[in-house]
Amino acid sequence: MIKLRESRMSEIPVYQNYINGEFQPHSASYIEVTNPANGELLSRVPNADTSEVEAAITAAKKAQKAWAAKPAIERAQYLHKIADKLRQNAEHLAAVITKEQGKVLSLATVEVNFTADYLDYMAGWARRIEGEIITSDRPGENIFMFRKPLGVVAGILPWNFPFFLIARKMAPALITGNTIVIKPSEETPNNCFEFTRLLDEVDLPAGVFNVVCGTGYGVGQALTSNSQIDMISFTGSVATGSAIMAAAAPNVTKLNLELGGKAPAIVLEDADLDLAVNAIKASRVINTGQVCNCAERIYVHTAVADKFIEKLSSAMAATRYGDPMKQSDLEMGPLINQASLDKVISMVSKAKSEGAQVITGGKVADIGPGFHYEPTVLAGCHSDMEIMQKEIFGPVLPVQVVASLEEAVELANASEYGLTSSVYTRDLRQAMRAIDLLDYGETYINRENFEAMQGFHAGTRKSGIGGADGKHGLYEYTRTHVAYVQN
Ligand code: TXE
Repeated sequence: MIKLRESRMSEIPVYQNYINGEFQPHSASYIEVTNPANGELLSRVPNADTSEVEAAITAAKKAQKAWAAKPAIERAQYLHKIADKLRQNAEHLAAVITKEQGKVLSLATVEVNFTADYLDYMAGWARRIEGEIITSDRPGENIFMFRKPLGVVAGILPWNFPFFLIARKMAPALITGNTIVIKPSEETPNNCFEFTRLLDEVDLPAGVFNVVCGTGYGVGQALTSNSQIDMISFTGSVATGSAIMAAAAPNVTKLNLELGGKAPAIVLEDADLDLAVNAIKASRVINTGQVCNCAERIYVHTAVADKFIEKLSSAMAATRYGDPMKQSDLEMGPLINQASLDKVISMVSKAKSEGAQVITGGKVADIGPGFHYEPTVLAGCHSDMEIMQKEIFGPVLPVQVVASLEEAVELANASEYGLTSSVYTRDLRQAMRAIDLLDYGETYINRENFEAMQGFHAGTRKSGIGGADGKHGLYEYTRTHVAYVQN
């Protein structure tokens, strides 16, 4: 078996695709992976061609029936073993994530441990996957509804929580008897190869888990348009989600899409302002604002607006940020790449030209190399500004003042996104009314992210199709089969 190899010609690791239980030699072109905090070259990863994608799909197809035939509790043992390996290697894995993604080490460590817990959690469903027996209209007949695997899943990953997303896709897929082909983001593939190296040590049957690395328009397109793929599970942008829908259309492939959000945080007149400020600030600097469910826009009641903006600005201005491999006590690292930095620069500049006032931040951070942007608060925003409508995915908080809960909810709902929302109030009736009125897949009261693994992470409108986590997320990876049995 060819193991992951380090290039002999340089110090830079060269990773290989994992197909049919082996790291495969790759002769086509490579993609260079760099550290967003300082531009350092970290690795070379395969830019796979169509034949490698097809080989991975063929291996996954071949392995699927035997994998599904194993009792679920046996499949669960593999997930538990991988979880143990992740915990044993948490420090190394967290450093790999931080170097290529830019998040602070403490968050990368949380991500690794949460990923291990997620594998254990999904493995725990092994004895709980249930079908139904339905009452028949006919005498002497039983109607059975079975839950069966779909077949081969394509898991296409983003770069913001690249390690956790491996598990979020592969754990429910594998425990329900599917096999999987993973495409990591070309921005952050190293952690996926390190995950795979550990997975390789647990002797999972060949073909059950495969990794093919490359670009979206190359490997992504080849995977999503392939008729042998039975489900596409994707997390990323709306534009790519739409492209995947088009690629999947000729084969009518099942889709599970998580396409981000524009989470409104509503701060009412009776809110605990310190609690609201701390939660919103933390949600916006964690992962440098590159989180699908972090507060992306704020609606604050006029009665507390000035005080809230002052507290929020002080908190944001005090954020400790920089190169997370150089300083251990940071709250925030760089953005993922130049394109993301350019997007933030452009959105803030446009907001300013439309009348927003910069209370703190508002420019690229002057701290040397890397894609660093200052933690920013923008006041005087209004709903028709781009910054109140489009996903920023950076450490910027635009604030709009409102007169009531009803006005805030109306503005919050007038969005093409519908993933998560939050409300700050001490009044339970106001909280329940907000939950009633908000057209969102998730609402947090007096807190921000993260979501629970036993919940159901799903959005409305352009935030996606289907969802992840918990029982409902698990069953996304199954199909039903109804049998009518006449005695
Ligand atoms: O995402 P893409 P990008 C949002 C966020 C961010 C923006 C752009 O607003 O600023 O998207 O990020 C693969 N067929 N989110 O451009 O392109 C690609 O290779 C198949 C929200 O990095 O969606 C990568 O593996 N696959 C978000 C993955 O899609 C394709 C997380 C994500 O890349 C493909 C990330 C194609 N045609 C970004 N094109 C969230 N929901 O949390 C690209 N890919």
